[in-house]
Amino acid sequence: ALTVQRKPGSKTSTAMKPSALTPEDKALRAAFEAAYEREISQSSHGATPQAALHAAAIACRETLARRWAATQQADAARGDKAPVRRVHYLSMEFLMGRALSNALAALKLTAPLEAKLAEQGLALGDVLEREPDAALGNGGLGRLAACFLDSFAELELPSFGYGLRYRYGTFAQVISQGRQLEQPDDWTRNAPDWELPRHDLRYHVGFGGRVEVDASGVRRWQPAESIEAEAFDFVVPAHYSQRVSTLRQWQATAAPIAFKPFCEGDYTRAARHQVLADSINWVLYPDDSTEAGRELRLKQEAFLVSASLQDLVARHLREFGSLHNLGKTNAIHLNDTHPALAPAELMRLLLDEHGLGWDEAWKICCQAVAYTNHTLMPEALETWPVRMFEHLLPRHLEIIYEINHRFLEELQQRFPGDNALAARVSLIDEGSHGGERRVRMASLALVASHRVNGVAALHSELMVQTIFADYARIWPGRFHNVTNGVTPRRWLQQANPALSSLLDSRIGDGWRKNLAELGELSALAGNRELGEEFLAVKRANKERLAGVIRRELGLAVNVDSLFDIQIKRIHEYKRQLLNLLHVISRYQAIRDNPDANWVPRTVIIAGKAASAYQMAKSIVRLAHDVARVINSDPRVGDKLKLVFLPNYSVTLAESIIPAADLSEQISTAGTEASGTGNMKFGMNGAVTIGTWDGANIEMAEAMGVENMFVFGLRADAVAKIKQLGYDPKLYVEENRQLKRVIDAISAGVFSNGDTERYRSLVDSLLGRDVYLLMADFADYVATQAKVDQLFADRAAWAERALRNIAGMGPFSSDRTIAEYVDRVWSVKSLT
Ligand code: B1N
Repeated sequence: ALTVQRKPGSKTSTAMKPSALTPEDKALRAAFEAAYEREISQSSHGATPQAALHAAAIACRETLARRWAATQQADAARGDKAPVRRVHYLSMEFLMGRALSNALAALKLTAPLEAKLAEQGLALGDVLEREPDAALGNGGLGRLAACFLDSFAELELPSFGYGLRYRYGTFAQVISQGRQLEQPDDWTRNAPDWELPRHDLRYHVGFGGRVEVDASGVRRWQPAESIEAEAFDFVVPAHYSQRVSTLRQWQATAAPIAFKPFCEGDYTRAARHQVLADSINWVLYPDDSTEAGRELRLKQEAFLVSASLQDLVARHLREFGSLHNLGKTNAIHLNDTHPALAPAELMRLLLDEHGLGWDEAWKICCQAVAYTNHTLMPEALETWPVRMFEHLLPRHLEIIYEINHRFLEELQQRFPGDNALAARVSLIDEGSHGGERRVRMASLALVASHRVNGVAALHSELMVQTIFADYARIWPGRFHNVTNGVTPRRWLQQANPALSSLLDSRIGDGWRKNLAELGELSALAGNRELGEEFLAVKRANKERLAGVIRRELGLAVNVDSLFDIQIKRIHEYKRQLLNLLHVISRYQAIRDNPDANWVPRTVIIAGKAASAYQMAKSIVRLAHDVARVINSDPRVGDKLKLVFLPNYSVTLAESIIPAADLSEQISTAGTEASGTGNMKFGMNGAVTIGTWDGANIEMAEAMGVENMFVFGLRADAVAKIKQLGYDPKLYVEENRQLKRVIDAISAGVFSNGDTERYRSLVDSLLGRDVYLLMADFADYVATQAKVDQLFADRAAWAERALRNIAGMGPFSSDRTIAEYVDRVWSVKSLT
């Protein structure tokens, strides 16, 4: 059995004292050092940072592989009476970032490696910096999946994360003359050998072809093409036990089927097969909160789902020899609708490959499957043309039709004659408005799931009131909320070691595993000395970020200015444009009155725009145009600077967030499902300026709403104003400050007199202003003035920041995962 190695929680930390190492720790350390020596001695270039990175990764990997085997053994021994099912978390995105420093900390190998490197004249930081970011995800949804893997390990949850091993992760953002260019991210190029290839795990995934019926009436899919899925495991260690969790990523390789045309000399056909396999691995679709809608994307989804479920079924048969208890011992979790083919594929496997009858198969399927919705944005709701299914997944389409038939029949019993309801909830959109027939992936996920959840309280409420209102009427008990969280190990312990030590010194180190202990800080928030120490830590973090800004952009920023930060995907609903309008307005006010007593500010923005999202790209360009004008205006000096940091990533976030004074969470109320950056900033002692949206609401409630700068229309008011007929021009006419800002953009003040560049951007603000920037502008600017006032009082600011940290206890992904276990993945949730 696995024993807990070390629990934090004692007020006198043992974590930092090498003398407190257990015999196992010492053995692990010796093995690590030996493996490291062996690897480095193999390097042809000697002990370079790159060679050291590889050697350290491989030396860690040996321990991780051992822990992986022990974890699997323990999980397999649980039998079928365990109260919690093994979780299979299916996601098209995992935004892992770097892995080495986390692994070193978890295995307590940071100090030994540092010592070894010192012997070779190398600095740990230089080595860690060589590791490329594994960016196989776009934004919050993918990073959430990565935080969950960390908590799966820490909570000792039997589990697998399943994803795709994309050749290229999310694009690298390069800024050229203020414009975003996308470049391929070849993340494996200099990556150390982290992964454990599982050459013995291979499954065939079919595409195309037709369904044949044999003499006994059994339907069998004869795919035209078969692609082989090969597994690569990425092992994630717990920090406070010897458990690990697994991310299993599938790579497509051309199956030997193409060998035949090759032997017959038909190289084009043989190559075509190779091209299809490569294309599946090729690239992560770069869209966040929108639908990609391309055939290749559907292939990727089918590939992920089929390989993962075949793996699950094979493991289950190995452990139990029978399928009847599959749903009681396994949970299949859908991270949004991207893997929503899962119920259709599981049915196919159970019916066609294993001979179960429909009723038993469907029961198993509904027990196993659960679904998390991550957005209410209508443009993100996935649907696929029926004709694409006919062509690529004919057997799945038959199964979907049968699921739909039975569903609609049952509906007819419960709501006789309500044909409008049936048309709205059907798995098939009949295309009655002139469009083609399409499969609705959310409907498929919803019928098959025993649990459906949103990701923050407001989001879960709106979900059942708006997009899923009909379904909530049909299955009222199915819908739940599980508010998101983030891992405090990466986002506080690792990203902010100085703040972590300060916290340890006042409340002990138990927060690393039980974040709720941060609450103990609220009694100390008014302590002067603590406040000063906090400000000193913050200042040092800001100095480090200022160094990054200097190196990246050649720009000097004042570390005593207020660091006001918005980092996230660029999207209209997230309102980076509202942030820019405030910056412009402040600039104009400073120009009017340069000698007033301004609180200096450095506004920092980072984020990528989806490559085809023109409005988002225009916002990136405007940020650069405004920055150029403001940053070079001698009358402004360091009273105001605007910084756009290119190529936002997990790694960049780790250096930005600890340096933030102010966190911008300013989405239109009702649009940001949860947000998770808001939580990372909060636990690093940034104060939030935010709307009453997503998880901001629960954060405000946890810390006391008086400790957050809340502004803007609330979700109900947003709905109302839209319903009554919203006219943004009225707000502009009424507010001279706002009018002046809009006029300056239109007149080309930031675009060298080019009045065309931002015409469509301004037109959209004055025309529909879908996200109500004009309506929220005045309150936003007024609230920013209150932020200035508080910042000017250093002691008051420190106290406020500490109260923010104190309130962040509930926002650990450990709490989130405990709730998923309780509400979704436990056996008891099935009854
Ligand atoms: O998921 C995060 C939330 O914290 C964010 O509020 C939410 O915007 C984000 C299609 C998405 N929702 N939907 C997506 C991503 C990729 C894609 O192709 C949709 N991402 C979110 C975690 O719950």
